[in-house]
Amino acid sequence: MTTETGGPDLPQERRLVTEVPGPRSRELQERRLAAVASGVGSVLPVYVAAAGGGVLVDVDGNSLIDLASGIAVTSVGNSAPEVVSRVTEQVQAFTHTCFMVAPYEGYVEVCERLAQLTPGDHAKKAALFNSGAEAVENAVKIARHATGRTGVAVVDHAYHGRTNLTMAMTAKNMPYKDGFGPFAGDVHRAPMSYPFREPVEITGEQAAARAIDVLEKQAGADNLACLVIEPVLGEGGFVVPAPGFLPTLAEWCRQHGIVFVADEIQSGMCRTGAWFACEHEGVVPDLVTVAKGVAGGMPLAAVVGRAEMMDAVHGGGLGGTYGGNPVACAAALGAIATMEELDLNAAARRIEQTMRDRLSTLAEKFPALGEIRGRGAMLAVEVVEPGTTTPDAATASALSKGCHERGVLTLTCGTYGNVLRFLPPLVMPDHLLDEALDVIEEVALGL
Ligand code: PLZ
Repeated sequence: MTTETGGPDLPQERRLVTEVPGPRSRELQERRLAAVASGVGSVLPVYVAAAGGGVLVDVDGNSLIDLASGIAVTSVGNSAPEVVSRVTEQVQAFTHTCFMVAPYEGYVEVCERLAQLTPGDHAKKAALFNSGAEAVENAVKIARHATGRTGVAVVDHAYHGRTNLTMAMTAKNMPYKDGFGPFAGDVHRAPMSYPFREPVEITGEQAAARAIDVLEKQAGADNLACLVIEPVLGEGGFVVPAPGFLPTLAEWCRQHGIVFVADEIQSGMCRTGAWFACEHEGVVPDLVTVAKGVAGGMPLAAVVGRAEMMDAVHGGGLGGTYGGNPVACAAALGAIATMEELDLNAAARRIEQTMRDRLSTLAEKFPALGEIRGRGAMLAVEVVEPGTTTPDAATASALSKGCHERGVLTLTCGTYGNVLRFLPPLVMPDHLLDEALDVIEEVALGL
């Protein structure tokens, strides 16, 4: 099979030459059904040949507008030039030694850069891993050593991964947890601030007091090693907590010696128009988990945080064969350089402006859009029965399916499966973003 060249030089256009999925994709789907375990799903079985900028090109020659970024990963665009060149150079030099066996500069440099970029000017250190779930697991390990306690606090609607501990920390049963238990213990769940779904409007401080009350009564503050929270919920529905919720929780953690861990795996690395979503509320976490967007599509994850906490673990207590693989580190350095050079925080804010304006206008004509929310280029619409907060997952998936058929790759999320979310690459050209919004509007008004 030949490989097409991707990257930003691919024609930046929506182009449909077959139905979606086309005949070659359908052939590959047949092979897949015979070879790939059916527990592994795909949102749209269109097989990719190349990608870059704001498009994915499939094996039938269709060019789709990408509003997914591989779930908030290719923020710098697929095969971004700085990522490709640094990865190529690294692959030619060496592919792997294992940092625990024989170290190399790239790992150290990624840790240095993440210490600079994460909120707060205190002394920081980092450790590198492969996946988001692994970073969350390690943040908990570090918090347990730093505090000598074992309890883990999380919130309703949280998503933290698919490993045993992170399944326990994830809220939603289907599809993530069903039948996979028993789960790790000592995980305590508190109510989240979810402004659209509060029976009566409450402030962020009141929502935090409600969460704190549950944790104090049911777990006991002195038993908690950490509180792990996504500053903007990802899989849970792009929920932005009411202002004051996160700062109040962070302050309560500080008072009680609980490590405040911001899970910025989906919201971090320019996605929300800031390096980290916590910054929007001036919150300085003790530890931050980073993955996805950090390495432009190569598997890399990190825990970054207060040096004294990171150093609480005995020598040899953290690691893994591939964690901080040199190729993934080279990709991260290329991705971070691209974020800085192209000012992708500003790009995320511009995307937000365009999308909010268009989606608000659409909501006037299509009242099933109950709320438009999110931050930066992490935006979503919650789909409900008009005039109520009753979730309408069927309409959300009809919207998504309509977009797919017309060559726009969208995703859904949310506890009730009724949230249509948008995660465009931050290098999405304006004309493609406008065209994607035209398609969303056409689909919505045609339902
Ligand atoms: N924490 C906040 O968003 C991954 C999951 C997709 P991994 N989210 C996408 C799926 O259905 O598996 C995520 C996240 C937050 C942790 C994770 C886990 O990151 O790299 O998928 O392990």
